[in-house]
Amino acid sequence: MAFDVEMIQRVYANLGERVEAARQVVGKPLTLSEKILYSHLFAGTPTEAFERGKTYVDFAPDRVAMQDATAQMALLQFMQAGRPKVAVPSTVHCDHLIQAQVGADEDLDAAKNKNKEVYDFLASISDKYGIGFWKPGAGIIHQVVIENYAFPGGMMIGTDSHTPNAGGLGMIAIGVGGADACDVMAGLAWELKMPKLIGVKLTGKLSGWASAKDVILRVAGILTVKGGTGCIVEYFGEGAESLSATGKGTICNMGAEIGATTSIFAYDEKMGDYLRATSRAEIADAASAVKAHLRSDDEVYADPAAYYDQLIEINLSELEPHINGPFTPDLAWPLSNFAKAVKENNWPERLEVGLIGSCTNSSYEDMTRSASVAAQATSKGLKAKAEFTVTPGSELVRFTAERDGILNTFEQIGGVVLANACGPCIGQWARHMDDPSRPNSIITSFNRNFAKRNDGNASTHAFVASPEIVTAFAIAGDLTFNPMTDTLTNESGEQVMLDEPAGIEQPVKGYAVDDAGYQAPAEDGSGVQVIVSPTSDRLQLLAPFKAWEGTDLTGLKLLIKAKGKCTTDHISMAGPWLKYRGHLDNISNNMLIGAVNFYNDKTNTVKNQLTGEYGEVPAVQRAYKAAGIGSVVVGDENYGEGSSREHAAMEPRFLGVRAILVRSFARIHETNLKKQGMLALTFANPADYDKVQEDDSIDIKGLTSFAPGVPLTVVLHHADGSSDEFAVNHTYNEGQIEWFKAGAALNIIRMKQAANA
Ligand code: MIC
Ligand code: SF4
Repeated sequence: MAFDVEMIQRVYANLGERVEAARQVVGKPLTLSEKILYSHLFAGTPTEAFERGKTYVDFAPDRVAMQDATAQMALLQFMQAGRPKVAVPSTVHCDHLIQAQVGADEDLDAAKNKNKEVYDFLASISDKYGIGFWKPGAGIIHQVVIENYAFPGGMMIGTDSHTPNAGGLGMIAIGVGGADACDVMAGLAWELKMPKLIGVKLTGKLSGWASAKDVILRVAGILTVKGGTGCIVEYFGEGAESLSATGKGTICNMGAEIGATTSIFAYDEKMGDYLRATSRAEIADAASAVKAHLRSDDEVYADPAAYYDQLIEINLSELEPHINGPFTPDLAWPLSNFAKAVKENNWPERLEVGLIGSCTNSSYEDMTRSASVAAQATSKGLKAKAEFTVTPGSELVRFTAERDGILNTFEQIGGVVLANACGPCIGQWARHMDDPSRPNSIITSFNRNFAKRNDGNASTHAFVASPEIVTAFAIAGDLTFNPMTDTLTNESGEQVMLDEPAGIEQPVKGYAVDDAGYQAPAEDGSGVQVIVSPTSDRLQLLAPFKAWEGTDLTGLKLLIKAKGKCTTDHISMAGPWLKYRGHLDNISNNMLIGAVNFYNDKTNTVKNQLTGEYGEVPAVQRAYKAAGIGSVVVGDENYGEGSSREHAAMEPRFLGVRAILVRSFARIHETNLKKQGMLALTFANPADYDKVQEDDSIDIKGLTSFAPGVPLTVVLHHADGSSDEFAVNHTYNEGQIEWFKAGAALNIIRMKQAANA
C-alpha cells in the first residue's frame, strides 16, 4: 500500500532550490503555504510571482484521492480521457456507501451486497488504471490518507471537500470536483487561483475539556461559513506546536466549513511522532532534514501581519469547549453560554443521540479522551441516557482501539460501534425514531450540520462538538448539561461529576491491524475489463456534453430563484441519492429538490412556465429540455457551499440549465460548473437579485465576445412586457472560456489526447 518514498524524496530533493527561487521572485520571506505552492508549479522552478486572489496558477499535485461517492463520476470521466494509466499516485476509498443500521459487521455485509456492482466497478477500474483501492470497511478517506499518504510539504487534491484533513501532516491538500481529479490523473496541470492567506496564531496550551476541535469551532464562529473563501488558513505559534498531528488534522478538516481552500500547519515534532507511530520513520527523517523549508521563514513569524492577508489570534489557555449549531457550523457557542442559548431558542433540550468519530475526529487520541469520560460513567454508576454511536475512521484505529479495550469501554455505557465509514455523517443512517417529524436534538463530533444532513429529517437539530463533549452530553442526555460545572444523578441517586478527559496521543503498544483493507492495482492493467452494465440503474457511461452553439443565449426560462442557503446538499442531496452517484440521468432526479423557491417558500415546487402549473424541479426542467428550451437558476450568497460533489454541477448541465446566476459562489462549486461547460455568473450589483421575477424569460448577451474580466449582460423579460437589463460578472480566464466553448473541460482533454495518439 505503501506511501511512495521515492516520490516524497523527489519532492524534497527539489524543495531547497525551488523555495529559494520563489523567495527571489516574490522578493520577500515566504510563508509555508507559498513554499509548498511555489515548489509544486507545473512549469517547475518558479520564474515569476503570482498575485494572491488574482492570478490563476498551474500546479502539479503529488497525489489524488477519491471516495466512492465521487470516484464513480471522476473515473467515468477519466475513462473518456483515453489514457492507459494514471499519471500520479491515486487512491479510491469505499466509505460513503455504507449505511449505519445495526452495527459494524452487519452493516458492512449489507453494504457489500447492496453496492456490489459499484464496488466491482471501482475495484476493476482502479486495477486497470493503476489506482490503489481501499475496500469497504478499510476506513474513511481522510483518516486513511493521513495514516498512509499525507506528508509534510506535499500537495494533493481529493474529490471530497474535507481533503484538507491532510494539513495536519503539513500537506497542502485541496478538495476538488472529479473533473479536476481527472485532469491530474491524466497528467495535466491543475489550475487554482493563487489563494490569499489567513494566519491563525495559537498561543498558550489547551487544558481540561478543551480540545483541538474547539479551535476550529471557534474559528468558524469568527470567520463564518464564507470567511475562508479563496484562502489558505495557516496555523502557527507555540500553541500549534503543542497540538498532536491528528488534532491538527481535525482543525484542517473542518476548515472546509468556513469555505477555506485548505488549512495547514508547519512540520514539527508532533508530526514526526505521528509519522513514526504509523510506520513512516523514513518520512519523518527525510522531513526533519529539510525542516527549514517546511515552515514559514522566521521573518513571517516575527511579524505575521506583514505577510498574511488577515490575522487571527487565539489563546488556547483561555479557549472554552464550543458547541456549534444547529443547522450551520458557524453558529458557535462557548459551553458556558450554550445551555442559555438552548433555552432561549427553544431547541429541544433532551438529547436523543450522541455520535462520535468520523473523518473529523476519530484519532486514537480522540478515542482515548472520549473513553476516559465513558469509563468514569461506568465507575460512577452512570449509563448513556442518549443513544451513543462510535464511528472509527479506519480499520487501523478500530483494531487498535478494540485491542486496547477502548471500544469495550464505549459499549459498557451503551455505545454501538458502527462500520469504519461515513454512515450517519452523510445521511447513511437508518435512525430508529417513533416520529421523524418531531423536533429533536442530536450532537456529533462530525463537521457539518446542515438541515437533514445526518438523518434526512428537517426537524432534527444537529450540533457539532468535540468527541469528549459529545460523550459527556450523551451520558447526560441533556443539551443544557455543562460537564465542567454540573452534577449528574447516578443509579444510586447520588450526585456525581465527570472529571476532565485524559487521552493518549499514540498507542503505547503501537498501532496494530490485521487486514487494513488495501488492494494494489495490477502492474499492467491493459487486460483488465471495466464492468458497466448497460441496464444498470447505478452506473451509466457518460456521453460528452454539447459544444456551445456560438451565439448569445435568448429566451431562457427561470427554473428557480433559490432563497437563502443553497448548499450542495440542497442542489444534489446525499443520503438515499448516494446510490445514483454513478448514473447521471438517475441522479438528476434530485436536482435542486432541497432548494427553497423564493416565490412560495416551498422546496421542490416551481412554476412550469410552459403550462403555468407547479411541479417538481427536475420534472419542470425535463419539460423545458424536451421543448428544447434552456433555463437559468438564480441563487443567493455562497451558492453551492458544502461538498465537492460535481453532480451538483453536472445535473443542471445534463438537464439543460444554461447558467447559474447568484450573488456569490463557493469555490469548489464554481469551478465544477466551469469544468462542465456551464455559465457561472454573479450579479454585478447584488440588489439585482430582487429584479428577477417568477415568469421571467432571460437573455444572456456578450458571449460572442466572452473574455476574461469583461462582464456579460442579462436581460430579464417580465410577464407584464417590461424588462430589466444589468451586468453580470464572471471569473473565467482564457482557458476556462475554452471549456465553456467546447461544452466541458473534458472535451478539450479528449481532443488533445486524440491529437497526441
Ligand atoms: C460530505 O461530507 O458532504 C461529502 C459527502 O463527503 C462530500 C462529498 C460528496 O458529496 O460525495 C464532500 O464533503 O465533498
Ligand atoms: Fe465522510 Fe462525513 Fe468525512 Fe464527508 S465529512 S468524508 S461524509 S465522514
